[in-house]
Amino acid sequence: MRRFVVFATVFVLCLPMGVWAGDIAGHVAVLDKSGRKALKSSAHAVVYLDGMTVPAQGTVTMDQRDKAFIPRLLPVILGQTVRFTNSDALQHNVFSPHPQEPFDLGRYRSGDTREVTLKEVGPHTVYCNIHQQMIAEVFVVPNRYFATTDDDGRFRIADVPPGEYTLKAWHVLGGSDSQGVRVTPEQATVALRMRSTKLLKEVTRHKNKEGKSYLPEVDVGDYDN
Ligand SMILES: [Cu+2]
Repeated sequence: MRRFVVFATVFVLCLPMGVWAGDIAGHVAVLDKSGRKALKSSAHAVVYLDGMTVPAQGTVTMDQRDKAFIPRLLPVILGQTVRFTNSDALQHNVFSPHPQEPFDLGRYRSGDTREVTLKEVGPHTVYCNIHQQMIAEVFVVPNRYFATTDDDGRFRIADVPPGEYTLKAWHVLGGSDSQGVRVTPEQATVALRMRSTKLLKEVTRHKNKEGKSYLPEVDVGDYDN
């Protein structure tokens, strides 16, 4: 009988959290660097609640396949480990020139993995030192309340506890925006708008890990990293 009472109490305490949590849904408009027109796709923006640090555990994966990082934008909660897999038949490298937290995972072959755990909230650009076209963003968010946009710029963050928050958004071409949002048991709707700070070609013409231009791509079999 006593055990039953304990179970029943837990159930009642847990129930209101689910009932009272609200969703944040909205739209991010991503303009080009000129600010005059919208990008064809508003995907590859991350939207997250700022000002609440709740680290998480676990591992999220960034794959390397067909000489590309997949996905282009990988959100990771503070504390989680990023695992870089290599699904190609050739070797890849992963490095990041982040000003506070740079890393270089070396060069490794098909089927191997390397891992990194990052401490700085925000974007960490990653490249491969062998293939210039390989570009991705690992974006460290401070808690589990985040979402990425679809092609139309839509997003939804589910089950947010009621309260006042700052919602931030960041896009892989450098645009950012933020807005205050009040979450109630019902859905909060937010419209964000940002202007890119970079052209696509400014992103793709990056330097290698020595700060030099990439050589034209050659057979990498003997290319010493
Ligand atoms: Cu590569």
